[in-house]
Amino acid sequence: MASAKQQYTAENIQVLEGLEPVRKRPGMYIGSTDERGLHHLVYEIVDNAIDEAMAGHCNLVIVTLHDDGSVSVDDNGRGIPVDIHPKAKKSALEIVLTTLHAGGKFGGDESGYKVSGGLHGVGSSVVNALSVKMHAEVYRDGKVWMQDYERGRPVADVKAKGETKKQGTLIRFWPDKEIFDTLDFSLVVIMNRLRQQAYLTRGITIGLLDEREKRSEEDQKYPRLYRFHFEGGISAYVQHLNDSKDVIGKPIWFEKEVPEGFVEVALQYTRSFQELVASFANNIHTTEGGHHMTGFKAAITRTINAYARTQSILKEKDENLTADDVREGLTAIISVRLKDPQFEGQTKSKLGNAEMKTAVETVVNEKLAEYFEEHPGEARDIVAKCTLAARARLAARAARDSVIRKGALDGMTLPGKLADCSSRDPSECELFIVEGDSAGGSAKQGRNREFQAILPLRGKILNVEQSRLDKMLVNNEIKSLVIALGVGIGEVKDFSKLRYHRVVIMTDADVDGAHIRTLLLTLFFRYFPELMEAGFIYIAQPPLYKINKGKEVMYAYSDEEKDKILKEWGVKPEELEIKDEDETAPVPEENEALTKGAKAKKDEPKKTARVNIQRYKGLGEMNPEQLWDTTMNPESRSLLRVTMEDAEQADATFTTLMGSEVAPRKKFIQTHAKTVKNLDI
Ligand code: TSJ
Repeated sequence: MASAKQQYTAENIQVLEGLEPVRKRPGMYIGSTDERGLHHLVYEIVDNAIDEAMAGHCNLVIVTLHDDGSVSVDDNGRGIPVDIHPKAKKSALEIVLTTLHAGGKFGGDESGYKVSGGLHGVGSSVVNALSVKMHAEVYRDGKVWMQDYERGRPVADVKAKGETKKQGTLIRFWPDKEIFDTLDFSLVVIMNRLRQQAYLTRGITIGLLDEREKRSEEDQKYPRLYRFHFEGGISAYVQHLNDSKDVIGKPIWFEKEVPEGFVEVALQYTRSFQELVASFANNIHTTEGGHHMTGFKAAITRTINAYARTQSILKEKDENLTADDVREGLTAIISVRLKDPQFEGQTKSKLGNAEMKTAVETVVNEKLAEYFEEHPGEARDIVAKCTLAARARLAARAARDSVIRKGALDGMTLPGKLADCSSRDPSECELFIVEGDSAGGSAKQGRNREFQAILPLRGKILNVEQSRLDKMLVNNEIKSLVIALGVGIGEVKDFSKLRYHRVVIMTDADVDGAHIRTLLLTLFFRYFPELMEAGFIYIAQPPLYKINKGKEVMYAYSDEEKDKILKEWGVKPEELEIKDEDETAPVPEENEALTKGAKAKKDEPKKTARVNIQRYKGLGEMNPEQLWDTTMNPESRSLLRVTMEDAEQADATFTTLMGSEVAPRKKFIQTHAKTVKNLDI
């Protein structure tokens, strides 16, 4: 075939290299030799068939997981050319499968951007090198051609083995157990990948057949045969992602060839708050985004604002909708194809080609504006959804401002409940935020007044207000905290005024305590991240158990520690019954003698000898001295410094605690937006 010869000229096959380096350092070519690397082999071969489909020559790809551990992929494309390359004096098929970086598909012809991006840009020869065996069959010009390989080396020349009416290519390979940690393919993993590829390649049919007798437990949950075909392509993908959501109109879809390559976008707004925007470059999911994503975001922001202005939905005095406003509730897929994709970032999944920003931006600007012109009803719905998001954002700000407004906190005196310390040197001052008045009492009595301040917060109030972070700032408890810190909040924060360089959250070791801790961490994370970054936020570590043998007292801060102490004291945990404090007589805190007496009395009736364990359910159960010894005394206590990661975790927990919605806080504000004054959109 003339065209095949053209494709496989010497210039096109740029680097002719042996495959030894691939077997020596497989990780360099497929990323790793674990399960991920193993699956990469399948993707690499499938990508070739999908390229043929994208070139318009094939519409069916079938992947089979065989019972002998091999995988085969066949397509109904033109068939890899088999003619002899004049310089290499080898069949093109052999060159493709045995030469690193070779093959017409990597050449620079005008359809060159239709290449697969392959995470590591490798190719079928790498798969061959990492397989004990490979078998290739090409159906072309009425003949069947074949060649076999062992660890990348051809066993014999390409030869014809009969006639056929079929057209296409079949590749079967047996991954090498010397290379891979595991040879077990996961049907689920492959299925997900193929489904995604089918969405991204409109009109293609991808079949998947699992012929293995022994399947993993996970795989057994799924049938053995699949067929992925999406006439709608990424538009169907968007529809699928929005399956369970309340949508605004049909998915909007457009595509365009541009000098830089090819841009395809599908998007659909939903009435949810979730943003789901995924981008792909040459069918590779760019999880870290990149220039195509940036271009897309810029374009929707611009287009929606422009439309809202021309339609006078946004008035002259109104602020523009922000990029966040226009992405709330948006589901979109951006798919670009380009000649030389550059993958950057931590996981090499960020598109680095700057030219794709303008390419995507221009296409989306033009096509989306056009769509809005042609569908004014839908356009209005979308703009309304975005202005609603803006209103929620402004309401949140207004709610905050109502507490923050300069001077609002300034004039206020320190809260009455705060038992402040006498030192005015913030670097030595500590603020203990304590849950509940009773624990607050113990802490106030037990502390060192010189440098330790106590602020009791009433747990109940915090619990009730849990789902209303913005309201929280209007809550008196929190207001007290903000005033006690001395820094203000929002735009008028001033950290030079911070009154304590240690802020210690001291809550009970129970569910409520954990809840309040989460809430406080969330508050710090969202409103005082600076304190967190500076390492000023701590969590107190009160003991979980008091263990005593006669007069000897030990505190255990974890179950492991408790067991360790018991072991040291020669007690088997089973022999002990653990008492909750409230099952025993309350211990009067003030009277030292009485306290001792009570302890002694408790010791006596224990049939299991002298060792006694008491589980603390709350800080309030400790007397001031105990609280000082175990939790507050800088000499003997341990504090947990809160990191940004802890806080992020808390923030996430907080969000899930409040329900399944992704932005419940916004939802709350939204439903209450009408009640917030000074809002005028
Ligand atoms: F590369 C491979 F072995 F991994 C592989 C390639 C595996 C599979 C399953 C399919 C393919 C493949 C390659 N399918 N279709 C093609 N097509 C070509 O290589 C081809 C055919 C004809 C012409 C032409 O110009 O006539 C050009 C090409 C690149």
